[in-house]
Amino acid sequence: METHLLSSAIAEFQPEVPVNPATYFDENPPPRNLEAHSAKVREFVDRHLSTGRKVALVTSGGTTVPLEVNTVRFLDNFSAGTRGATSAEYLLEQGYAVIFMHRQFSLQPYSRHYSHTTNCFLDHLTIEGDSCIRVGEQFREKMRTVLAQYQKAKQDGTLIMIDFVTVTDYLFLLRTCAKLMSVLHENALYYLAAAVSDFFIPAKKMVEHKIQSGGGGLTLRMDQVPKFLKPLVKEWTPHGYVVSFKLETDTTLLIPKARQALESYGHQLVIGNMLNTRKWHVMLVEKDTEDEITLSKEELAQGVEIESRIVEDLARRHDAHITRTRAQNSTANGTANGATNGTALSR
Ligand code: 9Z3
Repeated sequence: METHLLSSAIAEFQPEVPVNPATYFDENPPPRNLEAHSAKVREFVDRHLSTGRKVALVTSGGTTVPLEVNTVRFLDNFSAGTRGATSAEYLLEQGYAVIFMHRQFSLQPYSRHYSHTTNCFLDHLTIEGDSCIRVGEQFREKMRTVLAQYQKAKQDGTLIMIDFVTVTDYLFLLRTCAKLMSVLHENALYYLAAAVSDFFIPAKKMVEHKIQSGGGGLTLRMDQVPKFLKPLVKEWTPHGYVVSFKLETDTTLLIPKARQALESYGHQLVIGNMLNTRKWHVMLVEKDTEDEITLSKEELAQGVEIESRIVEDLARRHDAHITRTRAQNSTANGTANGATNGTALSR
């Protein structure tokens, strides 16, 4: 996401120095919980490799950029994780198993209906006697539906959640998940909706202690975060279906930037959205095509969520990718079933 957090009066750009994603991981510390998250994801992937389900990695929410090692201050962005949390629910509905990789304390599938919102669930409840809490009649149907879907995902073992805070946590986790998911080959979907910072302060350039005030204004020099989509597509998980999001505020940049990303990284789809219209309008950009999804005023008033349309469309594109990949593999290998990893993948 190309956020120019500083006003143009003080934002100053250095000539673009390519940052090597490989050295990034040597020069910046991994998150403390990486091993635990990795074990959780490995178990989930292995289980769904044997069930043959399609597996989606959904990234969601913003990443922070700490200014100090002992972090008192950090830069952040606006994303609450609505797109990711909502999409995860529709992906589960479409039969996917979902790894929900989200910014700590951002919105999560199902609980999102009652958190971070003016729609506080406590206002839906009344106390009756000593042992009973009742949901108000007007809220019951919706709460029952959401609860039933949540419990189904838990019972079926189709949803796990892992969290990140900083942009470095995010990149380590993304690499770990992508490598673990690579055994799923074309059955893996990457839905990269997190709002990832473009700039950061590398560990070796970061001050240890809280930056002190009293010496006038503060000037920050930030490095560019490496373009991680390229290694993701080329090295970490070469057969998956990769969808990235592109956020802009200047309409004229949306399609050119989406096309540029497809050309640079070689992935399958960019979903372009504008900050102010993202809840009802998105563009789906592929190498040779451009489609749009727009919700009408009536649909919005009825509570239709644009993610339901995005995911429906995406599941079709992903299925076409699976069919295409298997056909290519079976031609290349001269095999009858076209499975790429020796495991019969069914849906
Ligand atoms: C998006 O564009 C997401 O749709 C939003 C969702 C962040 C707008 P909310 O959380 O917002 O529902 O309020 N994500 C941007 C993804 C991003 O940063 N992409 C990078 C880029 O464009 C590379 S993958 O360079």
